[in-house]
Amino acid sequence: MLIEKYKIAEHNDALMATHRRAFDYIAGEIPQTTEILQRLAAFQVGIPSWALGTGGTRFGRFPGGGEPRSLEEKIEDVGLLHQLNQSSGAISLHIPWDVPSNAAHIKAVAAQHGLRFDAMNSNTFQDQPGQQHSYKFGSLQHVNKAVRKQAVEHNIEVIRHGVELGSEALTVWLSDGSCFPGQLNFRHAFQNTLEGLQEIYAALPDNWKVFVEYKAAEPNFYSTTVGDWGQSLLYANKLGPKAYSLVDLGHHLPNANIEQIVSLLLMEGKLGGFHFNDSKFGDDDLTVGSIKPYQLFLIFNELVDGMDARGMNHNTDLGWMIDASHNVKDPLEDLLQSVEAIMISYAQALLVDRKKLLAAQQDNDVVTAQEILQQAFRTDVRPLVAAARLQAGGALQPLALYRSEKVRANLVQQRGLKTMATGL
Ligand code: AOS
Ligand code: ZN
Ligand code: ZN
Ligand code: ZN
Repeated sequence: MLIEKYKIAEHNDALMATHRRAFDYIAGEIPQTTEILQRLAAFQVGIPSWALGTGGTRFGRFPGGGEPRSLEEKIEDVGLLHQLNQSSGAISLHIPWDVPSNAAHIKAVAAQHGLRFDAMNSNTFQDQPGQQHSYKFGSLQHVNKAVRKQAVEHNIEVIRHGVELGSEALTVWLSDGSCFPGQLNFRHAFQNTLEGLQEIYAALPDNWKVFVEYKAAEPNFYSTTVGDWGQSLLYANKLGPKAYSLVDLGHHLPNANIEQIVSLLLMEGKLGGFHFNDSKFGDDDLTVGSIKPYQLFLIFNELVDGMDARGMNHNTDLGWMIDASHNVKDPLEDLLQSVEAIMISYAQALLVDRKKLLAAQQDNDVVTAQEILQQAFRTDVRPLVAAARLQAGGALQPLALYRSEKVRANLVQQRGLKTMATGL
């Protein structure tokens, strides 16, 4: 369900004069506009297949209709987002929710939309129909070797699917842990998990990475076997050069300084990827930038600083993915908002005067340091983000065009009202 090109052109033409005025103003204020536009245009965010349908909670789910019924339709939805914002050029799949029946065909559908396959996600947090062993008491940590073996084999299967599609990374998120003191021997759980990860690591193709995602709590509420960045880094270091930590913004204990974690993981060369979202309480998976936009900016500030220090490519050297899911918004509108929030924070981070910031730090000039950061954060960079989108062939206001084109209503007509995207 793509929007016809002339509609995008009409939309842009109608907004052009206003956009020009706003753009010229900001371009006059900052010296490095051309470079920023290039960087913004190159920056692509991976969309998770499971965010294309209404998420819901354990209390219920209120489907909105028109949700993708197949992997092809999920790819089409991401293709539509990418058409609108030109910044959603990748999709992150989840196995078994997205098992491709015909990989060559799926690859071709993605290519038609200009999409690549970002990290593949395995699932050992649910039991699937017909599965021999249950993950009720964990997967890679499990006391029974047969359960661990089943989980390892599943991950290797996920790598195989990813290879067929041209993905180059595996994200392992484990729900392993315990709900009550005494339930688990922490050392045994760690060692079992490490052994399993080592077997999975051994199955990675040369050009692949594995991302070890950590999470403080949920569904286990006493201990989590990959519970924080220390544990994730421990696994990644023990596994080897192809293993990295993955930071999901919602996976920290309250008030954790995520930007500092990001800085140190980058410094160690062990930051592999991101799951962007926002939260008030825990793993809320809310729209990126909806609750703590300053935190998001501070994270991007560390990302730009740390990646530049290591000579990394901003777009290709980390896996930038969204991980969101909720009950009350049209998922596609939500994703447009999330990608926009990411682009805004990235653009603001590119504005930071790093020489001046370093000088202020060396002088212990705390006030100036804060001024420099907040000067960037308080700059309205939306015209820059829109200009980059425009240059790439996208829409000046993706959300407005999505609404005026009545995309959701058309999807409902096409796919029906009672649709159920596979997944959580
Ligand atoms: C779970 O809390 C993690 O954030 C996972 O990354 C993700 O939500 C899951 O793999 C989706 O199935
Ligand atoms: Zn996640
Ligand atoms: Zn999560
Ligand atoms: Zn989350």
